[in-house]
Amino acid sequence: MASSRQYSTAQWQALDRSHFLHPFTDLTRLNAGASRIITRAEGVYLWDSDDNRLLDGFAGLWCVNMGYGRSELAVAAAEQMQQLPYYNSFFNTATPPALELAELLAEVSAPQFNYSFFTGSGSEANDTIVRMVRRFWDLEGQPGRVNIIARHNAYHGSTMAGASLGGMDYMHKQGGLPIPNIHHIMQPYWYELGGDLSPGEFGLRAAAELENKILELGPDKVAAFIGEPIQGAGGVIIPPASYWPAVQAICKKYDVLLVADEVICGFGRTGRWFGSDTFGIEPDLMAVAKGMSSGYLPIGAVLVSDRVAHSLIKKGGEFAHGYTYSGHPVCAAVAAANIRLMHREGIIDRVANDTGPYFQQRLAELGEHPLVGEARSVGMIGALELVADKSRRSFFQPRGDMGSLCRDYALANGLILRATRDTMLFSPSLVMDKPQIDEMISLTRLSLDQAAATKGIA
Ligand code: PXG
Repeated sequence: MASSRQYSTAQWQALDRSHFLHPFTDLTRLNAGASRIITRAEGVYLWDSDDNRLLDGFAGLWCVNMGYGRSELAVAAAEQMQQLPYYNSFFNTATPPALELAELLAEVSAPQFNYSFFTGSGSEANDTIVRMVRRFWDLEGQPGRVNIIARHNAYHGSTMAGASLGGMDYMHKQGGLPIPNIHHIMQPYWYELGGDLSPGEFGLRAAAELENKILELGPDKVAAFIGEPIQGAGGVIIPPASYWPAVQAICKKYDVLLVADEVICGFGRTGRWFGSDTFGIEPDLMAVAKGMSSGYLPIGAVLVSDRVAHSLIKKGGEFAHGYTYSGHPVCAAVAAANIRLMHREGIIDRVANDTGPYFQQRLAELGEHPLVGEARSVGMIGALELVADKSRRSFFQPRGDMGSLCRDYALANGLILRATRDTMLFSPSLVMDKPQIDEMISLTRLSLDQAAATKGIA
């Protein structure tokens, strides 16, 4: 049963101000204002407590890949809750849903992946990866390999290790991060950082920073490199085509483990099962979460290649790591049902060959708008760079106000988008159909027009 309280919006908001601390929110400003209360959802639409309908251009938080209201997932949860709501996978024990999910993940991922380590979230998956890669090198007789290289403006979660791997300075400032032995290199963000280089040249330049950092630290001191195939929270930064092959070659050359953070890119977002498939990356480890269960229940995993898993299994004894909810049977049952649903509806093929290309084409049309400096997209993920005079890097000062303005107009127009700085981000449910894509694009255009008019830009 859902909440049965018949509260007014004002009553919910009062409860919020009194008792609820929001993640990643300006708490001072929210406490002086009011939160939005979302009460129900269906397909790609949400409704708030005043019964306003909102088109969700963001799939919740990059996660509701199969859309809201999927009874298959609700039934899977209810049945599993009744049969076995919880048991752990410590003490030589397992449950059928976790085993089935591990098998499904091995089937949909690249051939080197046959093992999963389950977590409750993407952050926990990345924390697991930090410990696992160090453990691996210890077992391989190279205990000096403790350093992990990540990128500026990456997002890898909010736990101590996740936030440390991430390259968000404003997060590092709160809480004395990063933890030791984590290093950050340049991100492959051509639009802002590419200067006069072509995208191809810049991709190689950004990859070369990895080699420089490995040489600076000493190759026998580097455990792993981690990157999102496409940086999500950082602004849907799609690397030039030259980037990942070069990174892959550098990791191979120095035997540095390659970790793909697939928390956003996984499960169809880029038109393949994983972003690594789209970009030709052959990782040793992948972090997954979000779309694995379409966000219906919290679950994440580390997909572990045979090379790493066999070392843990054959040489390792106990890996002293795990969570109460590792392989939670209800979460696993829902994730397994979600993957089966993705198969049944042919959603990957649809994103690759039908709705994805349509979304990309429609988003590209917004590239003509006076506010838009660049429109970029892959599969069902995209971004618009808002700039002052359409020339590259003519960023607004201060950065961020235009993005917030446009996002607020979108919301008032009934469309949920996310802004990072002045970059508008799109990550709709993969089930969004063409008329709904049209609706998203026209509401975006209207919001861009309103934002431009407010700032006197024609
Ligand atoms: N890796 C990536 C690539 C992510 O996007 C995480 C790890 C962490 O997952 P959990 O499940 O621990 O949140 C994420 C999460 C935003 C935003 O503002 C993005 C995320 C989380 C919160 C906000 O875009 N991504």
